[in-house]
Amino acid sequence: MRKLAAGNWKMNGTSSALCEAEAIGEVANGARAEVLICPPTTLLSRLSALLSESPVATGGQDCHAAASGAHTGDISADMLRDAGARYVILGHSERRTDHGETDEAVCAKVTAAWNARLAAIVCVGETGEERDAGNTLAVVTGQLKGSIPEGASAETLVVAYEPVWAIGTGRVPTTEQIGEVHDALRASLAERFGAEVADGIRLLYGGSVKGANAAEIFAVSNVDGALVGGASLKAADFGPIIQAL
Ligand code: G2H
Repeated sequence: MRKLAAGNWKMNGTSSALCEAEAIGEVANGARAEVLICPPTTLLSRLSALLSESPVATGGQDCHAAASGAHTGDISADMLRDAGARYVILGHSERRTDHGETDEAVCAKVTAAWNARLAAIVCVGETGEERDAGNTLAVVTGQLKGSIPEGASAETLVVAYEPVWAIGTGRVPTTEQIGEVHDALRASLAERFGAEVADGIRLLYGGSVKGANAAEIFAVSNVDGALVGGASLKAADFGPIIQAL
């Protein structure tokens, strides 16, 4: 399976960030891993056009569950696809927290993404309190079951494990903690979709990934790439992560 280095720019970047995308495109040339940038929607069309000759794919950070209609301020999966996206991140913990997104809502968005021929990157992850209470595996496998509709495949689904307490904090779980969760996610996918499908679905780790910790994280079994926030904004930071895959 080809590993994936996915950059989640979150609500960062205006036109001046396009030169960083170009520089990331240069790093991606010849990289073993697939490289993806999910910029803010305002940059998606321009970034997709700019990177059309490079191996870098682009994606959205969210979409509405409906195909179109009276939803002021929202973006449909079809609009993302039209702007050049091939992926969309769904159920990121910042969406679950800031916008009250439930597993059910995320599941409906995944269906919308698939209908628009986008691959969904579905995020799961426990809070610090849930980990301290010993509930990590129950929480993440529950989110996984509730957020993914029937019919997932390696082409249409990527799963990202992002412990909420590690996002943007500089705190990173131990490699044992990451491995335990990724093994449980793989087993849960196998139970539902069969081992062959589950083995092809990429499982990303996300949360304070940096050049300095990337190689150690990528050596963990069942880690097939990373979803990178802050360290994906600059080619100088994202480059070493891409090259570690
Ligand atoms: C987790 C991650 C990217 P960061 O949200 O999705 O962000 O790498 O800044 O912790």
